[in-house]
Amino acid sequence: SQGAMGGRGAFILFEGADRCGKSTQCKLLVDGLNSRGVEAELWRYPDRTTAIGKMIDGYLQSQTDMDDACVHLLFSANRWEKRKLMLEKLASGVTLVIDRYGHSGTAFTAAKKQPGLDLEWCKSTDAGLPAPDALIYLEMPVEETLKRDGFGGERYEKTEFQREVVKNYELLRRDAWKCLDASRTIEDLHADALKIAMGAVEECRTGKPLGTLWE
Ligand code: NYM
Ligand code: MG
Repeated sequence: SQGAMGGRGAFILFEGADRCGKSTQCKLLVDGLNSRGVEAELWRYPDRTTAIGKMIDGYLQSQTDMDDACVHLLFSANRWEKRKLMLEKLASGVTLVIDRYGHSGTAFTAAKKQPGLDLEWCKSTDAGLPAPDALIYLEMPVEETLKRDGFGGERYEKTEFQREVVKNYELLRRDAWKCLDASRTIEDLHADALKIAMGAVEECRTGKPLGTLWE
């Protein structure tokens, strides 16, 4: 079935370092879209509910150890395993608001600075996945995220590591990214995100083709 107004749904992606407010904005955006008659769903990566996702969850909670390349491949596989459903949802007119994607995958693994795991290698495992129609990057200095409520206890939630993650996002950054200052109020950010998302929804409804990474 096609969406009520015809055409495909949009893929709206939120990216940014840990604790920049992505999850809050994703929830608000889905509600905002739904209340404007746009059928939208909230997805997140890693999707910890699948068999692969459970392995990733154990790693992030330091219950298990894993080779750095191996866990990178699992994060990537966790996106590939949901590709078919993603394509079906979008084709049926559903807009997907997604909390993290391959950009997190590359920014975080490359932050480990392991030989061989450079940006290009990290990107390569996601090449060919559906590309976002709009990427909203929540920008905030690591010092500011710390002031908010500190990091949790998961792997990677360390100040120095997050600094490297932010540097990698800067290297991945494209002109098409919508960069928002994450230190603004929740309401201000939501207003901008909603405007960006409604624009993308309209473009997709009227025929914008879905791209692939890493265009
Ligand atoms: N993360 C997330 C990665 O290292 N690679 C990936 O491909 C993805 C999608 O997992 N610190 C990291 C970023 C986060 C952690 O994400 C868990 P979240 O959004 O806190 O559940
Ligand atoms: Mg987290």
